Amino acid sequence: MTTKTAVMSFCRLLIGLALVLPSIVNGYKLRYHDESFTPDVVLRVTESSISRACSTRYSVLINGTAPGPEIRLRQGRTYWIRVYNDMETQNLTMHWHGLSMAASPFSDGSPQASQWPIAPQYFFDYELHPDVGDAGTYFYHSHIGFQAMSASGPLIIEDDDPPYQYDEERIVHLSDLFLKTDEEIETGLTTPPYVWSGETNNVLVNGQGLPLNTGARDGDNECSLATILVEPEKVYRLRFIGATALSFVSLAFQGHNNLSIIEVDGDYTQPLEVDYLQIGPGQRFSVLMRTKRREELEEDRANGINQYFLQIETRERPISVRSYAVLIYPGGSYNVSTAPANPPITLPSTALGWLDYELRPLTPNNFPTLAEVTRRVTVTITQIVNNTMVTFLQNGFPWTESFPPMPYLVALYNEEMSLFPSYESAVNNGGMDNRTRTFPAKLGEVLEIVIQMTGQGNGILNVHPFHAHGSHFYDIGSGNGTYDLVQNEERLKGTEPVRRDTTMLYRYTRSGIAGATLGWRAWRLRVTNAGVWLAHCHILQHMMMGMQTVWVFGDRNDVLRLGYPAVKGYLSYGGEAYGNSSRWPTCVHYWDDDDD
Ligand SMILES: *[C@@H]1O[C@H](CO)[C@@H](O)[C@H](O)[C@H]1NC(C)=O
Ligand SMILES: *[C@@H]1O[C@H](CO)[C@@H](O)[C@H](O)[C@H]1NC(C)=O
Ligand SMILES: *[C@@H]1O[C@H](CO)[C@@H](O)[C@H](O)[C@H]1NC(C)=O
Ligand SMILES: *[C@@H]1O[C@H](CO)[C@@H](O)[C@H](O)[C@H]1NC(C)=O
Ligand SMILES: *[C@@H]1O[C@H](CO)[C@@H](O)[C@H](O)[C@H]1NC(C)=O
Ligand SMILES: *[C@@H]1O[C@H](CO)[C@@H](O)[C@H](O)[C@H]1NC(C)=O
Ligand SMILES: *[C@@H]1O[C@H](CO)[C@@H](O)[C@H](O)[C@H]1NC(C)=O
Ligand SMILES: *[C@@H]1O[C@H](CO)[C@@H](O)[C@H](O)[C@H]1NC(C)=O
Ligand SMILES: [Cu+2]
Repeated sequence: MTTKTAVMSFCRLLIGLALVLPSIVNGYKLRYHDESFTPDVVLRVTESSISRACSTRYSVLINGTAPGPEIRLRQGRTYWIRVYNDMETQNLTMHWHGLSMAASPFSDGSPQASQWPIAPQYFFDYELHPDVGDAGTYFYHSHIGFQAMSASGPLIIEDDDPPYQYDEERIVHLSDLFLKTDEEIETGLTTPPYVWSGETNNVLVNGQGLPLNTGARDGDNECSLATILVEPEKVYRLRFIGATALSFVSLAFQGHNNLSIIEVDGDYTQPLEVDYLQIGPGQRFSVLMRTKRREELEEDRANGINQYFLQIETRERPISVRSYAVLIYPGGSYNVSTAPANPPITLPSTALGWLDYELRPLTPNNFPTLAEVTRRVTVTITQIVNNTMVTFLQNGFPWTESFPPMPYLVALYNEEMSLFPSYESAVNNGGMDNRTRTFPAKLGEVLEIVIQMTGQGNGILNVHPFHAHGSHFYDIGSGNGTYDLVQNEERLKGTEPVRRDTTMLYRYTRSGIAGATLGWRAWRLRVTNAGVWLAHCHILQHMMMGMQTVWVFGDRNDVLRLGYPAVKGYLSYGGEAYGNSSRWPTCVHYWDDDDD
């Protein structure tokens, strides 16, 4: 052993000993989840063939269906959600999209960052604590490979006393339908030679749809348009969930074009009137819609209008896919077996920067001013195309499910911190510590994060819905070219940025030379939630192609606050925090320390 490694081992030993301390000081409880423990929610994940829009596809299903069952939780309480991986060979995790402030350290469901995946035939107990103020629209989905194309479901945090009045609510969950299997798509994107997934075959509403460009079908549930049943003269809260794998859509209702946005990504907004929505993968919107008066309905029926289409069109892809659902009122006849011969609505082409600088929070949200910003980090996106692969890089590096040999948080514990990012080297290197490929920040910092698009290797640009785990950011807009601090500060005057968790990096030009700066999206973030968090494009294909980053918030004691030995069961694949048919799991109770 050289002197240097001896010194390092000694340091590791000291750090290792220091780590024992927090577990004693903080006293996180370990509990054995045997038959006396009852989870609040149970999800069982399987794989089988399912028919959607008249096509059969082998898919990952939650409780036997896609989308999975709706989960409704309340604010200010702790929940345990048990997720069974009943699949034969595939790994699984479950992510609580938009709720990551509410996830305990190993419960965020990101396989390459916060936890080992749940091995086949094992289960994992996720601990969530939606805080007061989190009421809103979310979804849960697998975070492995392409599974989330089918493995997702609505997650609603209920409000005892919503600030808006409405009679009822309806969920509109949007998903893609690719006909290739997950495995074909994953293999094509991640092993040479690179093969693109192809384009989506359909955009489904609540798992339903008709095949595109074909005639009428038999109208069973698996091959018919989704129905949204409403009554006249009522106000509905429509919760739109962008659970698509790839598709960025525009949508609107026939005959119901007075929509009032009241919530985006889990935060209430001041009402904003729109007549259509643009929704990217990962985004959610609640809108209030007043239904027709009885006289209007009768008039429409006299004119042969018995149903009103929800028309959906994909944007910014080589082909635009158009699909529908129907809004229906009781008493009228309707037909869910036929799409209209001619689209009833002309949806606008992509509005670049849609609602940027316009949405306002319902209540003051502590938006950080420029003076409060402590550091600006630019994440520069490039795309590398070579003979065999297409890869996305952030500041020169990709991050994929297979990049870290261990989930990063697990590695920090297992490797006794030798993998902890160097804050100094990150600060000197534009924000990223390139030894660990992570972006560290100290608690209390206010970051300005700029996602900067550059010309791509094959010349072709895409849109990218960027999603952050761990915290909601304040969205400070987007634009063409290069981010310009002075210009944007000018634009922000008189606006009140909202907090979001997924916003679009638009495409301002279809192609551009490599290296040219061709559009940006910017966020401000108060660094408060210690931990290891992903920020990534929410297009599942792009994630597999490397478009993910990992952020480490807090110092060693903050990030590893659970301490040894409490975390032991989380540190190996199939470890004691994971249960199976012959073993109950042992879990850290991070929030709830009652004994029920
Ligand atoms: C999922 O299915 C299991 C039984 O297989 C059931 O116990 C559970 O309640 C279901 N979950 C939801 C959220 O409906
Ligand atoms: C499941 O995850 C483990 C741990 O990361 C890995 O070794 C294994 O190859 C994965 N299995 C599959 C089928 O991807
Ligand atoms: C649509 O909304 C606007 C603004 O809220 C309102 O003035 C108008 O009367 C509404 N129209 C209908 C048909 O409800
Ligand atoms: C729906 O419309 C199609 C085409 O017009 C027709 O063939 C089918 O019988 C209709 N179904 C119902 C239930 O009315
Ligand atoms: C092509 O890119 C992939 C992914 O970045 C890389 O692993 C591979 O080595 C590259 N091949 C060549 C020939 O450069
Ligand atoms: C990593 O960052 C250092 C500066 O901290 C720089 O000197 C070095 O070239 C970088 N390495 C790569 C591969 O980008
Ligand atoms: C964005 O900037 C590029 C380069 O200047 C230009 O070619 C393109 O037309 C711009 N796009 C829009 C939508 O303004
Ligand atoms: C349950 O997990 C334990 C520990 O990994 C393992 O030894 C046992 O074989 C597993 N049981 C089943 C039925 O898979
Ligand atoms: Cu993307």
